[in-house]
Amino acid sequence: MEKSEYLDLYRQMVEIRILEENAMELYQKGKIGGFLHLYIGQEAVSTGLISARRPEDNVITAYRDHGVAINCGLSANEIMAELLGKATGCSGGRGGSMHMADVTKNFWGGHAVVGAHLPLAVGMALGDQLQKKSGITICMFGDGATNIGYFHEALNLSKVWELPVLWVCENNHYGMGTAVDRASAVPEIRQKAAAYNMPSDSVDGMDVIKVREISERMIAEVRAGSGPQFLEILTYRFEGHSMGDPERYRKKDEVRKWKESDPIGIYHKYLVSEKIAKESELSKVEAACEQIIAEAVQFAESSPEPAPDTLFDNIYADKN
Ligand SMILES: Cc1ncc(C[n+]2csc(CCOP(=O)(O)OP(=O)(O)O)c2C)c(N)n1
Ligand SMILES: [Mg+2]
Repeated sequence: MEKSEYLDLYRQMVEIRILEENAMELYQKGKIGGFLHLYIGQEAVSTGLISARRPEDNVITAYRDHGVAINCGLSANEIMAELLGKATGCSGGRGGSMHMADVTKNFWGGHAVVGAHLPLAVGMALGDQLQKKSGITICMFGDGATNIGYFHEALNLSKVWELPVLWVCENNHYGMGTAVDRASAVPEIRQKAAAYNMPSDSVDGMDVIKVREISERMIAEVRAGSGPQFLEILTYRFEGHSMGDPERYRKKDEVRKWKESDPIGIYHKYLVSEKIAKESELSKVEAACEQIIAEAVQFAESSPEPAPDTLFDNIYADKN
């Protein structure tokens, strides 16, 4: 990678972190409604993964989607405005936190129903296969989603049809308040891929470079016609499942230990110790991100609400 690319990965991770720290505050002030699921602690997962995609590759994910949106090239302005339900948001202020999307960037959302987007990924990959396009589909989901019927139907069909899909499980060790080994008969989730005769691998999701390298390899293999593959990325969410989670299901000490492996801190140290960037350069990136997010908050707060006469736009039902 070029130095600028290393620095851009750092910029993306820091931008996600600062965006979400601000979102947390805005939520507490009552400016963001509905649910807010933070990605803090998991930034290296989507940053490493999506940096390995080509623009024609589809990306689809669940509701923990703010980071994925940044990685897919959405601006902090349109993400923040979406969080505040403003007309200038990427989904016109109608989707909110769980429904970030921009199909012009092949980012297909942001889905709230656990596991429901996996069959959609099968459809997207089938479309690319039938049209002989070079794009692959990258489908991200949580550990909890792998216990749902959709997961098994989608993996099975993707293998029967040898579709160009990379299934990516973000194993953050919990689905809401339930630890993986309490809900899944197979705690090493990648083993589930074997049931569908699919190659699989796993990687440390706190290390963006490791995620990037394995993603590059697997995406290239899927593009070259290997059929679907499965990647388990081991990570941890530093905050609660969503805002207002009392977190009675895990010990403070466990959270503290994981925070010692902060993916941004690990990458910062790597860049400096490998002499890829100087401390002063990284500080500049951090300051620029602070500025981008301060402007995004300003933009979102001063943006208009969706107009009442657009209430029935973008729905299937006949308004008459
Ligand atoms: C079909 C369905 N069942 C239950 C829920 C409630 N729910 C929301 S998030 C969640 C946990 C999912 O955990 P995981 O897939 O590990 O994702 P994470 O939150 O850890 O990113 C559940 C059960 C839902 N949204 N959809
Ligand atoms: Mg989980």
